[in-house]
Amino acid sequence: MPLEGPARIVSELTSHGYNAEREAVTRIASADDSQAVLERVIESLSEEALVVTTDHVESALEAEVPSESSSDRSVEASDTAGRSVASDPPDDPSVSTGDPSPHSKHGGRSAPVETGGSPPTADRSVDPDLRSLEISNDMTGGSTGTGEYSDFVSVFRDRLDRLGSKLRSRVNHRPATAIESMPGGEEVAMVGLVNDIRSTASGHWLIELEDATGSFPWLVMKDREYVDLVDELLCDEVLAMEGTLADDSGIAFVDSMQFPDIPRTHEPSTADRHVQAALISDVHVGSQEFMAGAWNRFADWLHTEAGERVEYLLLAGDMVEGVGVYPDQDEELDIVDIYEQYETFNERLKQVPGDIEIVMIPGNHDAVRLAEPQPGFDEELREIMSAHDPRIVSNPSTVTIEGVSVLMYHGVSLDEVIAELPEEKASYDEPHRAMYQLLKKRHVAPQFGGHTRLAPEERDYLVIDEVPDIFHTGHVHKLGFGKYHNVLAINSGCWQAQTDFQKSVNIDPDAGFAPIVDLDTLDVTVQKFS
Ligand code: D5M
Ligand code: FE
Ligand code: ZN
Repeated sequence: MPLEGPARIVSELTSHGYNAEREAVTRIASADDSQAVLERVIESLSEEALVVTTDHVESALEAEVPSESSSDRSVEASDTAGRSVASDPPDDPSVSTGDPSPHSKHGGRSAPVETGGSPPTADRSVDPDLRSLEISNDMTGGSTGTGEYSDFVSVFRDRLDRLGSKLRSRVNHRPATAIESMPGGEEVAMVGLVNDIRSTASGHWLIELEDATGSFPWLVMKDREYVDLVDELLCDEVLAMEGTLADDSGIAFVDSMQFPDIPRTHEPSTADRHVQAALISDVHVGSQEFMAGAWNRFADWLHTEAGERVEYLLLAGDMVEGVGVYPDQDEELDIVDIYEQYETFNERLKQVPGDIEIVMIPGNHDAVRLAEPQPGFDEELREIMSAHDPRIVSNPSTVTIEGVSVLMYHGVSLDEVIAELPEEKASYDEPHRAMYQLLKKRHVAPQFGGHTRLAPEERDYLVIDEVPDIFHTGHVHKLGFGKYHNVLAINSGCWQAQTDFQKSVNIDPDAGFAPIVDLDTLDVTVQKFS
């Protein structure tokens, strides 16, 4: 690159009416083919853009990256429910399995489309009047907790009441204190919160269950069939135990365990017409690893005929990378100001066709309280993200679209479930299996005190009261989906390439995928944009 390069770039940008960040100019100047990158940057700028930022340059550079080898492109999602998985080659964002004759209206990968607030809906023949969208269990503005000890008592009491009611009709239960005074040898049952799980010197398991009256120890013998379930148990989950009292009535031997669970007979609701929802999460705008090129291709694809059926976009948290979330995170930030991160995220949302309904919840990187439930963003951030008029609700929340209920939860507890349970029951490679555990426990974050921070509230908003048709999470940056008792569980990957931390702990993220759900059948196709 000749020395006069940066000056020439600045002058060319000025002649087009743009100012530029110094760093942006340096990046263009140091690209292999700086003229081509410069042209792409100019082409991709929206009319309102005044300043060329490093983000614009990143997008142009990403669009230039040669496509990966075909073996790298295979979709790693495990498809346990036997649905089709479409892998979109990066150089043709319009190809999809569902539509035999798709075509791109935006000229393919080289021209990321900035629709600048008035996206062209003319190329999508949709009828917004056919839509229905309802939110339930949004606790934004409804926080009652003051952080007092009594709030913790209320939240656990509410958990036990509501999850216990799903179990009390199934067993002939007694309060902990009443069990102590029953004669030895009697059959007993109890509904309670798991207070402690310990192995005994002889290899049996001692589980302490607690209810409103006190606690009682239950012994799972190592040779009983129920011993296989012990490794699934998490502290603070609610379950029922049935068994036989020891002679001195000081302990009971477990004969069976029951979880609140999803009834096997659950029949999901479906939409009356062929309409789709894209379920994504973990965009991480502001991170140096945010995959602008993949995002641009995704947004482009939504404008094509192949993406036309997508009328809903559900975002399960981590919109931005945030600031100070993890140690040394600042070294990997592209945008250091949190408000600027949301402003840039807002620009990203503008790329999405204007007719698409967007619903979003916060995650652990977002600028809301970390403790769950997390209320939806405050007024200032809503204002910043308002261009596309998204519905902003709490984490977790349930959104019902055209009759299909989707429980959205960011997923911080998945780290915990994966850490505590054996590999075959929950792993990063099959995140949907960890989600099955949450469905079985009917609680999105059963264990208190580890990764998962719980806000003390009068009500436990994390209980899964109603059976959802779809359970949507993110956070672990892995794509996986499958069905548990007819509930479709989807963990939706991310839009952030591997970070240094993830590299150090061998997390290999599934980045740049969009799982698309047919709301009339609950079938899933995965579109790949990376
Ligand atoms: O987290 C993405 C995934 O990576 C999730 O499984 C947690 C894990 N992660 C990422 N960074 C860290 C650090 N620094 N400590 C512990 N675990 C981490 P996300 O929160 O979306 O970045
Ligand atoms: Fe994330
Ligand atoms: Zn997260």
